[in-house]
Amino acid sequence: MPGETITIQAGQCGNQVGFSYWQQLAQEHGLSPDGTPSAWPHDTKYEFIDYSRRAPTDGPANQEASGSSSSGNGNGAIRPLSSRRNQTSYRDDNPELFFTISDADRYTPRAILIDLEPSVISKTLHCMPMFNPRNAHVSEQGSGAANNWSNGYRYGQEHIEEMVNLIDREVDKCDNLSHFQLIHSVAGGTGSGVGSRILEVLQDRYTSKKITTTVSVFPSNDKTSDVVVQPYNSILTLKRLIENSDGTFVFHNDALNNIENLLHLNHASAQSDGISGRTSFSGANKLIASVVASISNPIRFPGYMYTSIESIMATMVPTPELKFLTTSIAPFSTLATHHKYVNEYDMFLELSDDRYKSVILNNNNSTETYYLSLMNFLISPKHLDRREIRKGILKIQERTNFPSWASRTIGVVQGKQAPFVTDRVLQGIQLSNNTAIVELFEKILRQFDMLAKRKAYLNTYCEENSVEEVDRVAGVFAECRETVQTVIEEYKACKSINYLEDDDLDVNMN
Ligand SMILES: Nc1nc2c(ncn2[C@@H]2O[C@H](COP(=O)(O)OP(=O)(O)OP(=O)(O)O)[C@@H](O)[C@H]2O)c(=O)[nH]1
Ligand SMILES: [Mg+2]
Repeated sequence: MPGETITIQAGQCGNQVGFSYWQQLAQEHGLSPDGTPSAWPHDTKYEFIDYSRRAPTDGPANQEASGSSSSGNGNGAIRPLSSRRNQTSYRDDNPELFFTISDADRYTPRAILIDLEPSVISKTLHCMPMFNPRNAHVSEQGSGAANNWSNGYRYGQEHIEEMVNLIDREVDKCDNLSHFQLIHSVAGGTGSGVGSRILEVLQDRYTSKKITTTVSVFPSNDKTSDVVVQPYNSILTLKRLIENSDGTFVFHNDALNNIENLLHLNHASAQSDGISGRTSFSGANKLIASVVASISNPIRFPGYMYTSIESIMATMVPTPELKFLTTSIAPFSTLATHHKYVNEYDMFLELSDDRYKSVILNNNNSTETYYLSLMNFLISPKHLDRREIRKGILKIQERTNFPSWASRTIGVVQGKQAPFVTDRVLQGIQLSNNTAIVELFEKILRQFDMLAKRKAYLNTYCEENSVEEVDRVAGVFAECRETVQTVIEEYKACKSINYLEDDDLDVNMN
């Protein structure tokens, strides 16, 4: 049975992205900002089939098309009315995996909001009173972590009990918790530093059977001069992601800006964003929100495949080291006017277009990109055209490099469009695990090296003013660098035919 997801959003970026994300989830489940549900639109064309009563093999089109080795199970999509508390009307979705539902039928996000400065969280609670204010942790000083990972980490360490209490309280409200999701930026102080400490705690305290994923925003390279130490913060955070996350969805602000520029989304999205206002992030945050919400579509609107985060991650992450996932959005599908031009096949081609990826691929075309896994989510209110999907799969397989040890399978999730969303006909995202992530990590290492070789600003990470302390911090940084380098090497090595016949592995197994 699919379990609940608890979301932890930390820092300005985490909370702003989180705000867009919850806005989208609320819209899809027909919830008003204060958490009151709308009546389920029964007259909608939305079709729901109880696949739990069918053998997996009689499912609709995509099964043979996707042929995944680790498809989702066919768990009951319809549950008895009695299992839903005090609901006045029957619903076909699964909002309770992401929201708690009160006896008065009010929905509250299973979310914990953390920031060291209060403004974003205050606005969130004001604009969306559905959030539980008791789940907000704001520093009493309210001054932020000054773009310094160590300040954030230290604060996280000092206040870890309060944060664990918030998490425990949410965990206690779950019947079958399966997933923690951290939303944050890797480059500031709070989302990166407090986020790192939280990842460690999640790993220590709630390890068994729970999956931890992160939605991690990487800084724009063009703007690194704004905050010189971003490469330090990124490396320190990356080490915790490598050691404590089961899967990281990577969003690079430069790539998001490129997509936005292509679409001129800025203009459209800046109009009604209650929190980011007319900042340059509002369009980017909507893109992230749309992608992350789409990934959980088959969990929230269940069918017969990929109905749990476990099944999605099992397909996407072949080994614990190779877990940095790129996403892609078929952006034109978000514009109602373009629908008539887009069918399933066109959508597949758009999703494979490097320009629409959340990480910039093959910037210098110096290396070939290999795909370790690839999955397309198509979300529509109607049945999809199997022939067009099949044509799309063949085309993508023809164009894509897979390492010889990896499956050439292209997973296809036929998601169901929420009946409350009426302005879209076909929406698509792609999830992939590919080797181009190395370029992003190498770039961060190069920027890190430029700072580290001169020990620039190292003193701002020190706990005291002494040569020994500077050397200690330099040592810690070098260790983090090495950890990141290991992942780079792993992504390079996995292109090889012999990747799975690793010598060290053989030695350990003997
Ligand atoms: N996509 C996106 N990026 C953001 C947003 N807000 C900040 N960033 C990026 O995140 C990085 C800075 O992280 P913040 O989240 O502002 O920092 P913080 O976690 O609040 O930490 P401190 O303010 O230092 O305590 C920079 O690279 C910003 O460009 C946002 O709403 N969306
Ligand atoms: Mg901040």
